[in-house]
Amino acid sequence: MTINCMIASEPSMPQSAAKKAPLIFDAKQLQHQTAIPPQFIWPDDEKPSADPPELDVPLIDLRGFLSGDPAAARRASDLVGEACRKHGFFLVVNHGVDEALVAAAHRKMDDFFLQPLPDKQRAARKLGEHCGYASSFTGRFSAKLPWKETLSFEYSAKSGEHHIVEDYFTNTLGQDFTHLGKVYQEYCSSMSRLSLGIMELLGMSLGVERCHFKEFFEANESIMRLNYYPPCQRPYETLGTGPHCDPTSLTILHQDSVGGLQVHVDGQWRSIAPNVDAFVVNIGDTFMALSNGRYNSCLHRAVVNSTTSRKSLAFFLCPDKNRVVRPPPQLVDAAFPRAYPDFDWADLLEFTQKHYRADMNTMTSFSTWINDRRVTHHV
Ligand SMILES: O=C(O)CCC(=O)C(=O)O
Repeated sequence: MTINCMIASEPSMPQSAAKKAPLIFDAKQLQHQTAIPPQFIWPDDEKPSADPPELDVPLIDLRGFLSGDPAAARRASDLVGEACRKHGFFLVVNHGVDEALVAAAHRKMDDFFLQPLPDKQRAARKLGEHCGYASSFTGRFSAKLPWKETLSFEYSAKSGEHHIVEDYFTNTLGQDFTHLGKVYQEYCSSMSRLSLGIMELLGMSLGVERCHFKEFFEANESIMRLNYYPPCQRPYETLGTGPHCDPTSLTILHQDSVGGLQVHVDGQWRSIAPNVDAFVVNIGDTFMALSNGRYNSCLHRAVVNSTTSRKSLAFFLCPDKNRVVRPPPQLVDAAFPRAYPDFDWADLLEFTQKHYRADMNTMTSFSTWINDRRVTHHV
């Protein structure tokens, strides 16, 4: 999950500071241009290389776990734990999510993204907000822009909020989009269910009560993002999504068959090959804090290509905004003293929206920020 915001240490970044009219990222036009605007050209040391080696990620079969087989649950949680100690990425198959729903969620992206730009802009994301349509981040930054369009919206598993996604589509885009809203409402509910299962496996793998994290996320207030990457005639000069760690808790990503996701492991970028039967799962910074730093979130990015547009569906599991994020006592000891202060997700969300661009040091910077704020406000 990339979060776009202002960074004090990068003066060239805020578009307003550059005092130029914001660049328009109109995918229909830009995908054919052989010279791409300089704002999309990344520094040499961040440019993608052709064909990086594939990352060896475990393919975890959830069938036995989901049918209640304790030995299968133990095997799956061992694999999850191993992956999370190495890099935090794994794939799940036989995950119980209806494949027709996943296919519809991909197909329906076209209904939104293939519209003319002004129609998409009806859902335009406002400065400092995390939901809405973003055509790259042209209104905010003047450099290192991602070659993509996104539509992000909130999901809530709280009682009484069963139509939050559907209502978002209807209220923002009109009745013609109610059907899209229904598809993504159902998709998010499936992702929430799958996340809670994975939380059981994570709990087992960390040696805490199996239900601990599942219960923590039962009333999750999560974020869904549709990523649409148009082709680019200079794919080795830009990035679809810049390098970042997800500040959220758990990400469940479905990439189409085009490929483009890369993970930074042992100082090297590695690709995660597409597998339409699988979801790519990774832990984010908030889960890193819940595990008291025993599991790490990992830097990742997405590349683009010159011929085919690429789509991915990213569900970012987040806690109830006001729930205190604190590791269970079993994960705090002399070898692992508290790694981060208590916080709630609303504060980390605000930090990553308004004060800091998510990277691999988000939690360290956030800890300093929240501690300073507490001193200033005497809380
Ligand atoms: O599209 C992808 O493969 C990665 C997307 C991603 O990292 C994000 O949306 O934060």
